[in-house]
Amino acid sequence: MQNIRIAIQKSGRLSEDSIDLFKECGIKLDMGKGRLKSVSSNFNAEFLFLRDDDIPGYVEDGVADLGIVGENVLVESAKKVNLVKKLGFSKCRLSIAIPREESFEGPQSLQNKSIATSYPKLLSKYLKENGIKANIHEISGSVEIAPSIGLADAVCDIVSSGSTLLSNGLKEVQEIFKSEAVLIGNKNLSAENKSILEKILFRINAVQKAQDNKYILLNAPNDKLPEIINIIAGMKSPTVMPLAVEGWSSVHSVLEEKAFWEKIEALRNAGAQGILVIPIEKMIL
Ligand code: PRT
Ligand code: ZN
Repeated sequence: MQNIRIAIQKSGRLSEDSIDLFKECGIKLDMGKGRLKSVSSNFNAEFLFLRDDDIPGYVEDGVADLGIVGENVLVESAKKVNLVKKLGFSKCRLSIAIPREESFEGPQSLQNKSIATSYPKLLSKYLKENGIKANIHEISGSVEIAPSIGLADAVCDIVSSGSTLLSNGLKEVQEIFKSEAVLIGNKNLSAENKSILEKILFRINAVQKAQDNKYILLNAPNDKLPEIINIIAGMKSPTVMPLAVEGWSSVHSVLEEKAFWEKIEALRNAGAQGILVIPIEKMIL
């Protein structure tokens, strides 16, 4: 059986999380120093380690079958590939920022200004949608210094914590694109590669589900069980087992991370005691 070829970033902000994702999916890959390629020892996959900017093009051409990149790089590249799955890591935003002392009254404040960016396509789409004419200065790095050296009036750059903008005397005034790491795929995968991709997606879904959920155990007086079961419905329905003490039960269930604290409060108010919350390694529905 052939191997599916997966392109991941060689070194940078996406590398570690990309490798971890495959590891959590039980797919071994050996990323030795300076390696450009690695064949998995336990799955039909080989990995190509590349610069992130090259990944959409390689996937479009079929040199790689799959790849992981930031959605910002994918959209800017305008390559024809399938966005297979959002992966939930490397979250950031593409934003417009201006010198701190200047005011911003909406997109019209950018009329006839010059804006430095590494994302000319995404920026011009935003300007066009807002009917703004501005000069786009395309530069490949250190965008944040452009206003201070007189190269541009504003910048359009990737922001995550905001500290780069802050330390360069800039303020974020308009988010134009939200990004996270995405799995992309060639548009003409062979039947064999499609079935390998299905296996990978099944595993990624199990990993993501597990990360979004927690296993919960608690003790409850039997007369409170209907109320408590109502709060934590679980995957099908909670497991209820009698405790050695008369009139009490142990309840086991699965709880979604995002509703976590509210549910814990509701459970306590309903009379639950000895609540234990445990991470789930994999979750298959
Ligand atoms: O060498 P290669 O070309 O492969 O890597 P690269 O240097 O082009 O990319 P890399 O590794 O920096 O980023 C890869 C991807 O991570 C990006 O395409 C984004 O999708 C995502 N990502 C997430 C970020 C950030 N967070 C981020 N903070 N990419 C860049 N930054 C930079 C930003 O450009 C700015 O200089 O970090 C600075 C801002 O960070 P804060 O925290 O100060 O706001
Ligand atoms: Zn890059």
